[in-house]
Amino acid sequence: MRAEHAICRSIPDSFDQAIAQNRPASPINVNIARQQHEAYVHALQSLGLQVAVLPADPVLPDCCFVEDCAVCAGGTALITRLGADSRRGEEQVVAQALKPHARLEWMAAPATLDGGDCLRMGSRLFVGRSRRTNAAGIDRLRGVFESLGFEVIDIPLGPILHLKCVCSPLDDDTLLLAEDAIPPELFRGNRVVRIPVAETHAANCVCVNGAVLLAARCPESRRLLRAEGFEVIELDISEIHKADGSMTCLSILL
Ligand code: CIR
Repeated sequence: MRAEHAICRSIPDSFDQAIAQNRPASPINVNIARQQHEAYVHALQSLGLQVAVLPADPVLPDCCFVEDCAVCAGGTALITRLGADSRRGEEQVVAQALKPHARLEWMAAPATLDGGDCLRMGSRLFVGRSRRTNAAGIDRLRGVFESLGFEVIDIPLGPILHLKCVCSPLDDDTLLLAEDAIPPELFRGNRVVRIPVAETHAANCVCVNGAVLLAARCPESRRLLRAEGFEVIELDISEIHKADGSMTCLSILL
């Protein structure tokens, strides 16, 4: 996809308290996480994006994961009601930052949805039914985006945290998908590039302005993406990964 703007949010001092499905082998080093986040912002800037970096809020340890706060398509931003209680409130400053770029829609209880569960390819909007995104959240997503011409397709996820933990769009028609995560048939009508199970965390990548931001140390994924014609920018996000974060969750692209 092409984008001109990105919204990111700094890593708070409390980042070592961010939610993690599995306790990391060693505690999160917040300073290294900050350096990795800065490298991510620089990579976006190097691709011509104007990046707004919102200030962190130490009361919200997961606040750098801005992707989860909104679903943006067709000039509209649906501000989400986050699936994890401790993350509610993150969406407020993100909504303010989105105001100049999009018409805002909101989501009310009992609906919950995390933006990481939404993946758009052209006019198809896939949404994961996860522990964070419930049926009411998906109904609200449908209500907002179907009237704008998008087809909303829901996908059951089981134990996977977010849909985009295992796949991400490369263009309006092509998807990068980790083997053995979810059945590729769910994306019938789209082209699927598969990467090996051992590199599953590389399936979450940011493809923008002809380049791909890819997790470091994933040689087969790098080879496949280069063969697809992309410039590949490898980023070490090991400390962010300890809090179950990856490439797409650190930005909203517009
Ligand atoms: C969480 O559990 O909500 C955060 N620690 C990680 C969120 C990552 N978001 C994403 O992949 N879209």
